[in-house]
Amino acid sequence: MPANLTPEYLEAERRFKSAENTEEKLSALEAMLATIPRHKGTEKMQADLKRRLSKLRTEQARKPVSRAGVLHRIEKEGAGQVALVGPPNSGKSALVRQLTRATPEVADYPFTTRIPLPGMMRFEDVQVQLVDLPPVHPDFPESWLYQIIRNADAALLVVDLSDPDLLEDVETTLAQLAKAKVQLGAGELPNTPGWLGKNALLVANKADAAGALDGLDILNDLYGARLAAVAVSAESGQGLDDLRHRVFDLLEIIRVYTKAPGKKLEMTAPYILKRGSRMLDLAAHVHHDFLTQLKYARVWGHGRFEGQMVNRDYLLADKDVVELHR
Ligand SMILES: Nc1nc2c(ncn2[C@@H]2O[C@H](COP(=O)(O)OP(=O)(O)OP(=O)(O)O)[C@@H](O)[C@H]2O)c(=O)[nH]1
Ligand SMILES: [Mg+2]
Repeated sequence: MPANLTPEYLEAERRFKSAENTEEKLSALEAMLATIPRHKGTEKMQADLKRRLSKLRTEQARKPVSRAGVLHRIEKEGAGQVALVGPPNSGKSALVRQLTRATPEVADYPFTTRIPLPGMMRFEDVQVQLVDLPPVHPDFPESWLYQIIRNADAALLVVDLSDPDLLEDVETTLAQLAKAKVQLGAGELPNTPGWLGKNALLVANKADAAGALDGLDILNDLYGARLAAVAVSAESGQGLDDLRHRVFDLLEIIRVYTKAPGKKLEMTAPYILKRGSRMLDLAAHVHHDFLTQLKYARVWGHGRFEGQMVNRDYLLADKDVVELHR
């Protein structure tokens, strides 16, 4: 394939082809545009995608407000978008309050959150977008909720360790997601079209509550093979630093710093790339001219590289420092 399309792009394209309404088409097109490799070979495709997007947006703006009411959508920002998914009252909003500067309403009754609210969570030198969502529950059947979850880069399944109905709640949530053909965590997908697997963590919240750790053991026994669990408390702050780290890992991204030849490294904002990216992928991000002109690069990092010369196939690692030479 000359354009080197990524699996993410192809998945978005599949979604576009099976989209049943404008909202789904828009979301798929946006994902296609966000994931299309940016280089000369795809310039025409990029332009074409932009044209289709703006046409659809105009069409949608002209439409009267749909019967189903308002549709919500959250533009991606930062190094990745992570959706907070879970039964009512599990502490999704409390976690977003603790981890970001956003201030969603937190209350001791279910269905407090009615619309999505994003906030930026810092982990070291990257910002990850968390999206607080209404609960995943049969009583909140809005299709946009599932569109947001499908479109996110990863999900946190937030559950309440202090809730006597913990296991039932997890099952209800997973079943409701299954209706939208979303599967969280590892594991084979059902063999019917439209299914989407999503990297996810099981966030066992309210670990401060009495007897909470019994619930954690049971969750690990039942779901451990599919979903790694992290015990946290939005109230006491327990486990939140670990959670930031695990969320970063979940996104499967790496940070690469570039420096100009002969200059000292200034730790500016890193380039964010997918895990598995090669030197040429970085070069394409930095400037499309490098795609044809890159001769070699030098790498510092991990105690293994002290300015070694590497070629365009070098597999980049998190925190590599790179000098590009043409
Ligand atoms: N003890 C304890 N209570 C918590 C914790 N996190 C949240 N809560 C409480 O749990 C209740 C629900 O919290 P929310 O953050 O509103 O829950 P939610 O998942 O956003 O709920 P919905 O928006 O209805 O889906 C509130 O009374 C919180 O104060 C925690 O870590 N420990
Ligand atoms: Mg909430």
